[in-house]
Amino acid sequence: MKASAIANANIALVKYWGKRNKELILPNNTSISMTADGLYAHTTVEFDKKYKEDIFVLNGRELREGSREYDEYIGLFLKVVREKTKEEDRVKIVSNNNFPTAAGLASSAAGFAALATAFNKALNLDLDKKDLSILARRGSGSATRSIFGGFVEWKKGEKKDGSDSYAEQIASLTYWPDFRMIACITSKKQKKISSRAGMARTVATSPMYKSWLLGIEQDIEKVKKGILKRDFTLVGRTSEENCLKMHATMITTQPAIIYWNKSTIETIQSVIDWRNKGLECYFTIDAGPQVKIMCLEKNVDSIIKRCKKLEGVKDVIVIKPGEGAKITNEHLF
Ligand code: 2P0
Repeated sequence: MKASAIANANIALVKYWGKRNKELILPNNTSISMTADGLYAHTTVEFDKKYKEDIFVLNGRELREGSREYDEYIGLFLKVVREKTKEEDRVKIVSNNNFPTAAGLASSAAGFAALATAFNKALNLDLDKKDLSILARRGSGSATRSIFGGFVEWKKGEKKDGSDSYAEQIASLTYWPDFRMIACITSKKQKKISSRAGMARTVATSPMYKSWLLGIEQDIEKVKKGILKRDFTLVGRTSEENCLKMHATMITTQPAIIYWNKSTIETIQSVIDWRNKGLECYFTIDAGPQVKIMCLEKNVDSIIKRCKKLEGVKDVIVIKPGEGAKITNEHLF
C-alpha cells in the first residue's frame, strides 16, 4: 500500500485558462505543453490502518484539514480517489518539489501527476496512461499533461462526464531534442491569486474571454503542426501570441489580474529586442511572474549570458523536453 512516483512539471505552449465544469475540472479549451525535464515533484503515499487521519506534508510543511490549501486541493482529490476506489484506510502523503511552489512554475501539475501515479500503484488501480491523465486532471487541470513526456495535448473533450478530456502525446522527448525553455525567475514569492481562482474570475468577468476561445483551435493546429515539423519559428511565434492573448483576458478581468512584475516586463522587452537583432527566441508566461524563453539549443549560452545581465532576474533554469510521470522505488518515508 506504499508507492512513490516522480513527475515533471510542464510548460504550456497553448494555455489552459478557464473551466466549463469546476468539480470535474473540465477545461473550456484544448491546450498543448512541453513536459519540463528536471522540474519535478517526488511523492510517496502510504495507505494504512495505523494512520488515524490523512497526513499531507508538502516540502517539509504539514498541511492540515481545515486549511484552505488542504481543503481546496488535496482534500478534494482524496474525496475523488475514495469515491472511485472505496478505499477506507487513511493515507500519509509526503511530497517535495525541487522548484519554487506556486510561483508560476506549474507545481500543481507536477504534484498531482506524481500523486495520481503513486495512488495508481499503491491502490492497484491498474489505470493506463489515458485514464491516469483523467485521474490527475481531478487534482489539477495542468497535471493531466504531466503524465506524458515530450510534447503533449490535453483534449478539452465534449462529454459531460469528462471521459473524453484527457492527454495524449504529440511527440516524444527525443523527437525534438534541441528545443529549450530558459526559465527566468523574477520572484520566488507565492503568488497572490491562484490559477484556480484567477481563471474562474476571468471566465466570469473578462470581456475578452470569448475571443480567447475563438482563437484557440487555430493556435492548437499551428503549434501541433510546428512540433511535428520541428518548425521553431511557427511554434515560438504562435506560443508567444497565445500567451499574450491569455494575459489580455487576465488583465481585463474585474478586478484585474496582473501576474507580471517590472522584471517580467524588462525580460519580455529584451526577448523582443534580441529577436529583432537576429537571435531567434520567444517568450511565454504562465500565472506568475516568471518568463520562459523558448529557443534552440545552439542559442542557449548566448541567451543565458544576456538573461544574467538583467537586473531583476534572480535565477536562470534551462529546461529540456522531459519524461512523463513514473514510479520510483525511492520512498520519502
Ligand atoms: C497552463 N495554467 O496551461 C495554464 C497557463 C496557468 C496559466 O494550467 O484549477 O493550476 O488546478 O485546474 O492546473 C494553471 O492551472 O488550475 C494552468 P486547476 P491549474 O499551464
